[in-house]
Amino acid sequence: MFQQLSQRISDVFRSFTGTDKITDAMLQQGAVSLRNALRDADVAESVTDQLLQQFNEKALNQAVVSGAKASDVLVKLFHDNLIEVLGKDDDFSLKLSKKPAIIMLVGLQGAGKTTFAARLAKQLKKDHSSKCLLTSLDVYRPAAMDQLATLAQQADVDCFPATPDQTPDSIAKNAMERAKSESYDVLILDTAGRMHVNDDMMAECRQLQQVCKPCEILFVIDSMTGQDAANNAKAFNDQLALTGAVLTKTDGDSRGGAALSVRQVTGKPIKYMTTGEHLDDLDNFQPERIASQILGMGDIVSLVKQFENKVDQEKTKKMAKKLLKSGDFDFNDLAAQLEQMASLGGMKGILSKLPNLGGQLPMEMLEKKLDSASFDHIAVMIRSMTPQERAFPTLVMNVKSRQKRIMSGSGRSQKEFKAMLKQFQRMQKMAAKFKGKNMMNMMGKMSDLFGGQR
Ligand SMILES: Nc1nc2c(ncn2[C@@H]2O[C@H](COP(=O)(O)OP(=O)(O)OP(=O)(O)O)[C@@H](O)[C@H]2O)c(=O)[nH]1
Ligand SMILES: [Mg+2]
Repeated sequence: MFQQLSQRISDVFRSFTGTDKITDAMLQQGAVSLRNALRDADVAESVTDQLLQQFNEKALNQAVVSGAKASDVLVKLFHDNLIEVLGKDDDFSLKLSKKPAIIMLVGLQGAGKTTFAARLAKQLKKDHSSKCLLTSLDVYRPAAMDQLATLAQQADVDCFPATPDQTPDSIAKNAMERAKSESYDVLILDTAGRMHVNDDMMAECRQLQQVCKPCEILFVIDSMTGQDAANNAKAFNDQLALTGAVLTKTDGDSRGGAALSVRQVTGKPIKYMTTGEHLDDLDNFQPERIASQILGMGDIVSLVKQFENKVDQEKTKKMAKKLLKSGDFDFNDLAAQLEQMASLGGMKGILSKLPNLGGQLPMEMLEKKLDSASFDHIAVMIRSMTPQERAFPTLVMNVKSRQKRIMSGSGRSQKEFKAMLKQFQRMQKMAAKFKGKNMMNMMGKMSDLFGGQR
C-alpha cells in the first residue's frame, strides 16, 4: 500500500541539497512535483491544497541542522505534517457509554462493512469481554443476511436473525429490544450499501440514526476509492454526523490518498484499518505508521530527529571554535566524538538508517568492522587518563609508565591500546586538515576512519 506516493515524494525531496535553510524558492519548486505526486496518489485536490499550505507554512525558513541535508529536513517536516493530517492527536477509542452501546456502520457497496462488523465484534469480545450482538439491516440483497450470520458464527458472536420482508428500522428496533433484555454490551448494525451516494440510502441511514441513537456511526471506506474518497466522505459526514471512519483493504494496491482525504474532509478520526481477508486482520489506525509508509524513506525521519535531539550543538560549536584556532585535537575531543556517534547508535546505527543504502552495502562485512565494542574500549581507556593526559596527548604518547597505568586501569591489552593511539593520531591529522571546516563533515570522515580501522 502507499508505495507509489512514497516513491514520488522521495524523488521530489531528493533533489534538494547543500543549504542551511529551507527557502521559499525551494518550496515553490517542490510544490509542483508534490502536487502532482499527491494527485497521482489519489489525494483530492482540495485536500492537497490544504496539505501543501500547512506544509509550506511550517517548512519556510526552517534551519537545516548541521549534518542533515535539506531533503532530510523536508522529509521530516512533510512526515510530521502527514501525521497531523492523519490525526495525530485524535481519540481513536470507541465511545460506548450506553448499554447496549449501538455502533452503526455505513458506507458504499462492497466497502467492507459486513466483514468489519464481524471483526469488530470478535475484537471487542476478546479484548474487552464485551457481549456483542450483530444484525444485518440489508433487506435488499438476499445473501447479505446469510453473509453476516456466517461471519458471526466464525467470530463466535451472536447474530440477531431477521428476514428481508421487514423494514431496516423495524429490524433495528427488535434487535435493540433483544440486546436490552439479554444484557448485551454492544449492538452492531450492519447497513446496506449502495453503488453511489444517493438520497434513498441517506434517508434510510438518517432514519436509523433517529431510531437507534447510536454511540458510534462509523463510515467504512475502501482504501482504493481514489479521488471519490473526499466527496463520499463529505456526503456521509454532512448527512450523518459521523463519529469516525474505518479504512479497509489497506493490504491492496491502493495509492494512499483515501486515508488523507477522509481524515481531512471529515475531521473525524480514522479509528480502524483492515489489512486482509481474515477476521483477525484488524488494526487500530496509526498515523505515524501510515505517514512513514507514505514516505517510505526507511528510518530517515528518525535519523533527522536524532540529529536534532542528540547532537549537542553547543558542544559542537565549542569544539569547532577550538579547532579553528589551533587545529588541536586531544583525548577530550575524541571522547566527545565517540559520545556523539554512540548517541546515534554508532556507525552501524547511522548506516542502517539511511534509505536505500542497506541493499547496496555488504552489511555483514560492515557489522564485523563496526563492532561497537571498540568504541566502548576506547572510551574506557580515555576515562583512565588523568585530566592532564587528556588535554596533552603527548604525555600519553611519550611516557611508557603512563601507558602502562592506563592499560591496567582500563583492563585493555597493549594491542588495543596501540590501536587506540593509532586511531587517535589519524584523527588528530584529520582535525588539522579540517581546520575551519564543517564539523559534521569531519565527523563523517572520522567515522570512515573507524570503519576502515580493522
Ligand atoms: N483483501 C481484503 N479484502 C477485504 C478487506 N475487507 C473486506 N474485504 C473483502 O471485500 C469484500 C466486500 O466486503 P463486505 O464486508 O461484504 O462489504 P460491504 O460493505 O458489507 O458490502 P455491501 O454489503 O454490498 O454494501 C468481501 O469480499 C471482503 O472479504 C480487507 O481488509 N482486505
Ligand atoms: Mg454488507
